[in-house]
Amino acid sequence: MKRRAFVSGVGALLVSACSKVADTKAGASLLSAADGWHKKAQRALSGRTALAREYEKSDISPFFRGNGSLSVDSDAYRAQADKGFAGWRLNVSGLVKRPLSLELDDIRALPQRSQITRHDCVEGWSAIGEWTGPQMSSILEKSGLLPEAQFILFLCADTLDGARYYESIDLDDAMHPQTIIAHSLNGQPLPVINGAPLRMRIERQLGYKQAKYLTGIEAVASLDSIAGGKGGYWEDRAGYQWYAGI
Ligand SMILES: Nc1nc2c(c(=O)[nH]1)N[C@H]1C(S)=C(S)[C@@H](COP(=O)(O)O)O[C@H]1N2
Ligand SMILES: [Mo]
Repeated sequence: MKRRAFVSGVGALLVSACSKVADTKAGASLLSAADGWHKKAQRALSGRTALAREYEKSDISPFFRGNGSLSVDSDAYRAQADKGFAGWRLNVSGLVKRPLSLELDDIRALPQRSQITRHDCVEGWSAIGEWTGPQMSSILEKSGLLPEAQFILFLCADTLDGARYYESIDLDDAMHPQTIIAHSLNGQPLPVINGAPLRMRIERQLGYKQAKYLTGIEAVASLDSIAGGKGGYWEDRAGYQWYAGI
């Protein structure tokens, strides 16, 4: 993993030390055992509400490449795409007071945030784009959360190598001002390659956390019983860290 290129200062020392430990099998379980510590250390260094850097319009990359799934291989998705995703729904479920089923128009009607940020993929590339959508906090305000809720799961429409893509974050990141459900990139509806019609932007974390083709968000008390139990597609498969702070 080329994560090291994207971190700086004290955080870089910490993360690169951890990446080395994670290179061995014993180290990987050591690292997950220490996950709580690691998360707290990251937070202490960056501050819980620190903002990711935002850029100028002139910094926007001419092309924002797609990575991982570049579409959803289903007739249902193609039919949705043909009608501009007019029937797409985002379901808000799990440990919420009021489950929601939002249409794109509902999502566009919420207060909007635009942010020009840099996306860093562990495969060794970055791109700067302007993302627009409502803050996750405003959606969670509508649904309410039950006291047992600890994590927010992101459910995606695509499968990669036969398994459904998914991701998750904790409530600190869910309530962070730069955590938005984006429907637009550079002022246009999201291109299919970048996750149309909805994708997450969690700006203090790496590329694989930015779930595309979003169909649902679910509040849960624990990640243990979900898929491989590590909180995300790449976390389950390749030992990527669940807290992918930058
Ligand atoms: N649903 C879904 N989300 C995903 C992926 C994916 O394959 N499927 N790939 C992830 C990875 S590794 C990266 S770097 C970014 C790529 O976003 P982009 O396609 O807009 O460049 O999406 C992330 N979110
Ligand atoms: Mo990535």
